[in-house]
Amino acid sequence: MDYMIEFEDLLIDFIPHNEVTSIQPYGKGHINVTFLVTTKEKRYILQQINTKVFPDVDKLMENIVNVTDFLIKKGVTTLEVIRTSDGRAFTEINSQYFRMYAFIENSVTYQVSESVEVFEESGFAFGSFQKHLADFNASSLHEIIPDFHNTPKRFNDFLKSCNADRYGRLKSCIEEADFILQRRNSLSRLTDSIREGRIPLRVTHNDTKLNNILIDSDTGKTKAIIDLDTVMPGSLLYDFGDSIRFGASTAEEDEPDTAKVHFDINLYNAYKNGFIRAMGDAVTPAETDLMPYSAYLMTIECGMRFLTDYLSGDTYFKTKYPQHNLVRCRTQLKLVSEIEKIFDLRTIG
Ligand code: ADP
Ligand code: GN1
Ligand code: MG
Repeated sequence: MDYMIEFEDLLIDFIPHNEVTSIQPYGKGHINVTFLVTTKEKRYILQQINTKVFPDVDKLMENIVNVTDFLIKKGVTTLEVIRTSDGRAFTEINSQYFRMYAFIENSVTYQVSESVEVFEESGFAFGSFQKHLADFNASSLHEIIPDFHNTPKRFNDFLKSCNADRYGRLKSCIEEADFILQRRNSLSRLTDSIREGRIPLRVTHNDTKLNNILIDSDTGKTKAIIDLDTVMPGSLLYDFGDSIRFGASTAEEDEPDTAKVHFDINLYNAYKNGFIRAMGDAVTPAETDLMPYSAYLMTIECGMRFLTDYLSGDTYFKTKYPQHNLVRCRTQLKLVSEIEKIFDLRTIG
């Protein structure tokens, strides 16, 4: 496809004075369609926003602009939203919505923790992110995906997809579905703790996987936390657990050979150290107690979401082949079974 021709009008809208030399698909995100735009002057990220996931683009971009403006005022490096010629943070062409960010140069993203140092650094980065946003006015944020980490609700969606079995795929994932069903009574400790006021609501990132951080290629330190689409009020434990489920694994999220997938307690401890180093005593004892459980919960929740999408015909996460979501689900469930062996989850929370 010739992206230069396809995107000509919208590039004129965002960067009228640049001479574009190439446009390439970029990154490994599961939600938006991302391109690297190279111009003679500088590089940019162009994203087609996934409007199935984010139907209200106005509100989505309002959140991002507010959060990034707030961070910039504090001197924190963050996404730089490029404006259109009439000052908007996104543009629409043929009912497709696009935004642009300045490309954050000299940085790398990891699909797996290549060292404990990298993962500890990411813990420090996400802990710092929470701290920076501690005085952000949470009520000004739109809840862009309601119930995003409401695991009991995610379980109900999963049950519905099993019952409907619209694509006749349930027979190919009975074992995985059973694994989740057996754990149905262990899914509400975070939502209960928030409701009962035992842990606080904070402004959280909610999608803290390692490839949503840009690490400086020279220093190994964090350049920026990216993918701010899901910044919403939530629990610190959503961010903690979600990072662990991705980065404390010895293999990539879609490794087909589950024998290679292990939960690595050294990586877990490294992340926790980094996170606590950044947050200090802002983390409450109740939150600290629930950290192992949050690793369990965010991992089974993600496994459940992959399986729900597999059963529903792969309409949410981008997939490369028909079993892709099932393969992803299997890595998450393998991690869950190891997390259960390492931590005594019955006594937590
Ligand atoms: P998705 O919502 O689909 O996950 P992301 O916003 O996370 O999309 O972007 C996908 C990938 O593109 C990231 O993992 C990262 O590698 C790269 N990326 C995104 N924004 C930038 C940026 N401003 N500078 C450099 N790389 C970026
Ligand atoms: C999606 O957008 P991306 O690829 O960073 C998803 C997360 C999942 C993750 C699983 C908005 O993250 O919730 O944990 O895939 N984002 C959204 O890899 O649903
Ligand atoms: Mg992402």
